[in-house]
Amino acid sequence: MKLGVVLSTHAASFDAVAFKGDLEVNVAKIAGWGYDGVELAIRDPRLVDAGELQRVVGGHGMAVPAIGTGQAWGEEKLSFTSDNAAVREAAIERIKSHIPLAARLDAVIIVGLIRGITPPGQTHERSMEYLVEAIRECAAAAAGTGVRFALEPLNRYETDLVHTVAEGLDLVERIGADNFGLLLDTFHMNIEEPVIDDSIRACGDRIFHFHVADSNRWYPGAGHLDFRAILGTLAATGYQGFISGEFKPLPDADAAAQRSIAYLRRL
Ligand code: LER
Ligand code: MN
Repeated sequence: MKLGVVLSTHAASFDAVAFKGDLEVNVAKIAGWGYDGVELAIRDPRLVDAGELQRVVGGHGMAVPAIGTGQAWGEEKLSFTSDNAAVREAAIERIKSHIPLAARLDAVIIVGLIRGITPPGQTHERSMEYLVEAIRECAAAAAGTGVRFALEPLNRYETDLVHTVAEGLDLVERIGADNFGLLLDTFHMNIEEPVIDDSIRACGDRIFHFHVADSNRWYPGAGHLDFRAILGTLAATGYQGFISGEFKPLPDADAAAQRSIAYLRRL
């Protein structure tokens, strides 16, 4: 299985991104520890020099399996489900603007917190309608490019919209696009799924990307999740993509990334 780790191209407040700052230094270190790729957290693709990015990442023989987009919510409050039409439109345009970079890097575009949180006074049903409209528009914009989108079920403390794999699969059905699937994250699954292995099996070939952190959001091996079972179940679905480490930089980023890959390779 191919292993990656999340890296932010710019300073970010999200605390489960272990690496932030100097791209060249970080990519060199991560490649040196044996990783096959880096998942990039990019708030706005206009801030990124795609050629330079490819030079650095490719120069170390690394792939970019996925682009995380949640910083546009975290730093700018862009949201697919805002009650303000201009904000929804800006969020859709931002996600569409990732398509050329994702096509160039052959990366999945992640739909995480950009889906937002239902604002006071708006119904959950209305938010879901906005979410469906936004995803349909993005999926249609990427048709023919080979770019795929992965919605990540997130735990209840982060959003009210799509906590479980079952809810995610309902959305996949509602959207009805081949290039729309799910990103499963073991940290969120540990909070929300009745049986993690059953949920992985149910998602099957709609697993477009996979995040690992242990139960405490430390690196795999530092908590109580059964990664031997989880990875076995994932492999049995036929998943060929990356397993991307998204965990806290504890005890520090370098130690977490090294311990994670050592543990996962052992399994
Ligand atoms: C992002 O991949 C994630 O897992 C979320 O917890 C971000 O808020
Ligand atoms: Mn995640």
